[in-house]
Amino acid sequence: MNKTKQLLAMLSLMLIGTSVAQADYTLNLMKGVTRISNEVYDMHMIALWICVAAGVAVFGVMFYSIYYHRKSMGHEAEQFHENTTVELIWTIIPTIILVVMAIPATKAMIDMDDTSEAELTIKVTGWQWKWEYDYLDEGIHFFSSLDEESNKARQLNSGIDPRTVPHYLLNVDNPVVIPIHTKIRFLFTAADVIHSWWVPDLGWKKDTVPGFINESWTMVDKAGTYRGQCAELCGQDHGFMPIVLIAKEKADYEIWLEEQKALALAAQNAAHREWPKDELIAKGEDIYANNCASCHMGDGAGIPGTFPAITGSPVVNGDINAQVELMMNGKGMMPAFGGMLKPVEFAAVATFIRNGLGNSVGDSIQPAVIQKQQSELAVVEDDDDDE
Ligand SMILES: [Cu+2]
Repeated sequence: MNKTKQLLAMLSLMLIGTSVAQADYTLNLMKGVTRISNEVYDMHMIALWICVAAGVAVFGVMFYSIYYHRKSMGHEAEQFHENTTVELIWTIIPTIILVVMAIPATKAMIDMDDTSEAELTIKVTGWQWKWEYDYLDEGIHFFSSLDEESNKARQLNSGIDPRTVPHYLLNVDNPVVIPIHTKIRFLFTAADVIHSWWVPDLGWKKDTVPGFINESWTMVDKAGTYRGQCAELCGQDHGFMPIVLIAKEKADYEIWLEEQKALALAAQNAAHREWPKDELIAKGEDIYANNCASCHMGDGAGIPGTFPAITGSPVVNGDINAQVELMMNGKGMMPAFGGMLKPVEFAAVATFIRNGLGNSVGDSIQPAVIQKQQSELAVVEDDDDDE
């Protein structure tokens, strides 16, 4: 192939590439769906056009001078140093531009910070690697993790083409739901490492820092599903804790709220009954896949040197109470699952790993026992807060 043909082939590939890319992405910042996000967009456009005008003016003068005053046309370079007029001009003009830009920016920043008169408060806690949502006034509380399909497709050798998974890595099991036309205050904190809660359509993102509470607010005017992700860069799995925010009409939100309350009640009742071992094992398999498999691997083999194997593990094959205690409180990189899983889920996965993944201890633990331990754990944490 000669050089021209190669070049043409390359150009056509680039053209195909850009048209595909443009189907999914836009070049500019998104406008979003809130007043704040629109203000942010407008400021971004003002700054962009000021930059364009300054760029055109500066480079215009430069190229004009270089071309028309070049040496071959008989020009000679001026040799002057320091010129007060020029220096004043290039100080005053940028100062005016900065002040003009700072006024709307400061107004927007103050507006973004004003969480007063919120009608609903949602506490967001970042965990490795999921989000926890607490509707403080409603008593609703749940975890939101990467959806199962994405989670399977992301595993090495899963055999699943991620391109066939809808909203790959941008989908969750339990989305956070809010009513539209309502001022919502978000409180942010983290249980382990720093995370960053980011839904681009809202126009801001907020770090979630262990031991600190950050806050922000939003009011969405258009019902819809808005997707985002943890925007914290350091750490291995922040890319696998997406955010799905569903804004609903107020009436639909009320229905969702009642459903959540009913689900919470059902979960509580489920913990009180006696669960047969087989039922626990069957349920535990899913819980394992969603919560444990990313480190301990789907088959329980672990990653030698990093994450211990479940298969043949002395902890899993030893005293069940010691295993439960370790799962409850976490250890090293393993998070404390005591506050993360519901009693039935906890008992199911604890029983599953003792009787599956190559282990066959034969015993089980009841959700009611776990529930008792979890409530004791909560009491201890409250005491800590009082000190
Ligand atoms: Cu994160």
